[in-house]
Amino acid sequence: MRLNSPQINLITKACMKASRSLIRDFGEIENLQVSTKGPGDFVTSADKRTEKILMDELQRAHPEYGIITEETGVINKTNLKNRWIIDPIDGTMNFLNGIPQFAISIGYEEDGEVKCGVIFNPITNEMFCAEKGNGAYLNNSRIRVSNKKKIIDSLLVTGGPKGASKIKDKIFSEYINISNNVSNVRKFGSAALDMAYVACGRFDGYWQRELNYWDIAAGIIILKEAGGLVNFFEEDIQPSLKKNIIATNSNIHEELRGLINKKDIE
Ligand code: 2AM
Ligand code: CA
Repeated sequence: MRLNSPQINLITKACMKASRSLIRDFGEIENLQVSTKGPGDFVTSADKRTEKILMDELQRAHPEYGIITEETGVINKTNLKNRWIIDPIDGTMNFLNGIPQFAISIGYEEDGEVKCGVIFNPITNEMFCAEKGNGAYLNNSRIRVSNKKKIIDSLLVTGGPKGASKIKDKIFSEYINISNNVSNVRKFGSAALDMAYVACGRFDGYWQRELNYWDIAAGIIILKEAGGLVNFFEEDIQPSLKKNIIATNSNIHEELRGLINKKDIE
């Protein structure tokens, strides 16, 4: 692999370390599934355990860097120059149900721009990573987005709406509108892996509302470096870490934007 920034090396090392206990925890899920208590609490602690290993590794190298994580929140608030954006388990519902479609997702941001990122599914052993200007990789192979030209021939992926969403009807009607204009749509349950799969050409595009920044920070740079296009819409109605995203192979981007029931787009 030709990625060699100190940050990408740190992230991949932290991911490999955290994945050992995450794989063990995932192995436990099957037993808990049939227990009366269920795996709920266990998953929360697996999330926290994974996050702690990741944070310890990254903080040891750079105690001064800011961190945004799903479980702990924001650390070193004043450092806006260098930040790690961490989702210890993206695809928690899959993890909870023993479905091996989840990933550790870590992005590194400099001056507000994601510079490198890693999305690692420890069960399938697929590591997607990218660094600005140096391309995107799946394990040791360079990846590129698909070459699909028309949205009507495209396979898209999406997620949501989440249980507490107040705009479920809007999301469902958008889903109907888009499905009627594409070859097919999948819903896999991990935003990070959805984006990584667009980056390596398995899907042609992805859209989703009401995401958190940590779900997609690493995906942004991986997809861009694989030749894809990412943008956000209706930013104005969202708190700053909330995101509505469109991410595609670039060819179908305008067509997908046109199908989104948007008020306003960047
Ligand atoms: P999570 O698994 O880390 O919660 C599922 O559609 C995707 O959306 C997952 O990547 C999931 O991340 C993300 N997501 C973000 N906020 C969510 C929420 N409140 N409920 C469910 N999924 C959410
Ligand atoms: Ca997530």
